[in-house]
Formats: sequence, structure tokens, C-alpha cells
Amino acid sequence: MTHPNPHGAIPTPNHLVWHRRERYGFVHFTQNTFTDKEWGFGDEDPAGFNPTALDCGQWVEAAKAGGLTALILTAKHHDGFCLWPTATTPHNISRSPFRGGKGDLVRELAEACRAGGIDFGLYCSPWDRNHAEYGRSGYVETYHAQWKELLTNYGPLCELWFDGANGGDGYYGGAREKRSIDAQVYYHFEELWAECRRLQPGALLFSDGGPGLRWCGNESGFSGFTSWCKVNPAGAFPGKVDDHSRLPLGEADGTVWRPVEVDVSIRPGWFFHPHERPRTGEELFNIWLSSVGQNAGMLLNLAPDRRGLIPSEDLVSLNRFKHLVDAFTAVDLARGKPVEATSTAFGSPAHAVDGNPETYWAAGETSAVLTIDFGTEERLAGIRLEEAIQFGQRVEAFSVEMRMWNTWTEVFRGTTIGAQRIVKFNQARGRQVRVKILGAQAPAVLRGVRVYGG
Ligand code: FUL
Repeated sequence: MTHPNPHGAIPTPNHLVWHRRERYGFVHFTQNTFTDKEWGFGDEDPAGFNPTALDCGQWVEAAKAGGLTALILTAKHHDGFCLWPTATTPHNISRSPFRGGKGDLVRELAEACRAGGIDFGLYCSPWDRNHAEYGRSGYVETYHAQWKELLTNYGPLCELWFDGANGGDGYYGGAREKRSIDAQVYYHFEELWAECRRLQPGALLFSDGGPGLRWCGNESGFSGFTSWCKVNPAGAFPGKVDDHSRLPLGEADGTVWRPVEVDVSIRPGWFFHPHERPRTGEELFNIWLSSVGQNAGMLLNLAPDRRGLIPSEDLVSLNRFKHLVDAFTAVDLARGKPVEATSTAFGSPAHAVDGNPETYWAAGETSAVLTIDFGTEERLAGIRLEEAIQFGQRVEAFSVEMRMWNTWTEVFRGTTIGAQRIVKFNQARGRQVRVKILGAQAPAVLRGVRVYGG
């Protein structure tokens, strides 16, 4: 055997691609942008959807300015208005003045993402407050047919979003009443997801409970301090997760790999509202630390305005955000420095600091210490630890210590690591750093230890 045996649940190839994505974007844009709402009732007049200067290329540039590696568009939100000329309902973009009724926003963004070199994904709300048949079987067929159009006409999709909201009342073709469904059975998700997998084999499927990615359980921008990529799938469905605390934390004994996605908006709302202001770059950086830095993906929502453009003040925040991440991660003091480890089963400990994501150091025991020597005393801004997750997520507890003169000081104590754990230090200095694996389900396999200077 030349490499460690996998331990427990392991990621699929799609997950491994997703884990490298780290931060990517959402776009919430529809009738709500023009009506100043977050949830349209479903009776909005298509004539109201009328962006005057829409430019998806500008959205892609904004995303890239923030370092986002994909965009996921609300092709249909809860109000049922479809941003592509669907054959499934007249309540769609072809009835609006946009591009003289010839517009297809899904296509425009798909093409802009491709041209800009970022990936593209789609959100199509199960809940549809416009459709007359919502709550009955007729709508479920329509909903599956909508996905089929989206899955087959717009090229490769990286992620498919199944929202959990099912708020009850709506227009429903004029009935204007409350309709309740049981999300677990009504939408026939298993059937739909089989079709998604067949038509878009590279896409990950998101909902509160998975099956590809799970929700973090909040819309404020953080995953758990303890964050397992593993969960037990029983009792988790879109819009219905029996134990909410499992969402941010995951489960140490989880049998499936279903990592956390942190969805959070750059503005207070998901949609643009003229009176709201975007978060600052500093706030986005802190969200990055508490999401990407805590073993999750950061799905940052952008909200184009009524012109159909990302507002300039949001661009300022996105640029500042990327600058802060780039500055924080610019100098890796550990790269190529002398390393010692208390035990090794596979791979040299030097692989932890060689900057190569394919190589790793595997400890020989569940407690182990890795020591890096910078040679001179340095100012230390933070650390990034990465497990080689293709062998499973193992570490349960770790600490980071620094040596100044002859004294070792613990500067951080954490629990899980996962794909990445990023920690910012305050005013730290040291000549050596040691990472102590204090507990693990199986001997730790670390593919990366970066110590940021600054
Ligand atoms: C929620 C929805 O109700 C919000 O409108 C938004 O789309 C958010 C991302 O998910 O469940």
C-alpha cells in the first residue's frame, strides 16, 4: 500500500471540484427587483420586468472582482416568473418588454460566464406562487419540465439549487389562497434528481438537507466552529431537516459526504432594494473567515439593480474583499521550510509545506506534531490547514503553537479541519510554528499547512 486507506465517508469527484471553488456567487434578480419585494406574490405583471441597461458581462466582471469562481442565477424565484422563454408557463420573460420580448436571461448569463471563464449554476424554486396547479399533481409535472429545459438548453451547470421555502399563500392562477404541501413527498425530488444527475453529471445538488451540499442553517455567513463534511442522511429533505443543529456542525459519524454551503447576501436582502446598502469588504472578509475558513463554501449573493447592473458601491466592496483575501494570503512563510513530524506513515512531512495539493503527509498515529522552522523570527498573520480529504475527514482536535526564544505559546485551539481551516492571528510573532493533532478518528493526513506572514 502506498497511500492511506480512506476513512469513513469520502467526497465524490464532483465534491473535490467543488471544494476547490471556495467562494462563488449567487444572483437574485427578477420581478422583486422592480417591485421592491423579497417574495413576490405571483400576480406580478410581466410588463414590470424591464431592466434598461442589463449587462451580464458586468455581473461576471463584478463576480471576478470579488474572486468568485461561479454564478448561480435565480432562473425562477417563488413568484413563478421564469427568466427564460419557457414553454411550461406563459408567466415568463417573453411577455416582458425586456429585449422586445425576445430575451433569455438564463442564456445571457450562461454565455457571459463561459466568456468570462467562470462556472454557471441555476436556482429554480419548487414553490411557485403564480401557478394555478400549485399543490396538485399538474404543477409537479410543470416543475420537472422546467428543470428539464434548464438542464438541457444552457450547457454545463455546476450546481442546482433546490430552495426549501414553501410559505403557503399565493396568487395561484387567481385563487389567492393558502396551499400547503408536504415537501418530502410532493415534489418527487428523487425522480427529479435522477434526471438532474443523468443530464448534468457534473452538477452538485443543493438543498437544506442535500443530497450534494447541505445548508449551513443560517443566512448570516458562518458554518460551525466544528464543521464535519459528513452527515447521516436520514430525516433531511429540502425545506425539512428534523434536527437543525446538524446543519452547521455535520456529524462525526456521518455516513455520507455532504459538505456545507454558506449562502449569504452582499446586501441585507437577497434582491436589490434602493434603500439598502452593501456590506463592506471588511465584513465580507470576516464572512470568508467564518465560512471558507471553517470548511464550507461561501455562496455570496449579488443583487443587480433596476438597470440590470451590479451597483458601483457593491463593486467597491467586492474589490476590497478580494484585496483583503489576497493580502492576507500573499506570503506563505511555511513554503519549503524545514519540517519535522513526530510520526509518519506515508509521505514526507515536507509535503505539507510544498504547496502541491496532490501531495500530503500522513501521520502514523492519531496524535502527532508537525513543526515548521522559519529560521528567523517572523510576524504571523494566520494559518491555513488542509486535510487530504480524498481519504476522508479525520481530525477532531488540534492546536497551533508558536515559539519565541525558548517559549512555546498556544495561539489557537480548534476542533475539525476538513478541506480547509483558516485562522487569523492577532499580533503573533515566532521563529517556529507547530501544529498539534490532539485527536483524530484515524491518523491525520494533511495536504497543506500555510503560515501567512504580515
Ligand atoms: C430562501 C428564499 O426564501 C430566499 O428568497 C432566497 O432565495 C434564499 C437564498 O433562500 O429560502
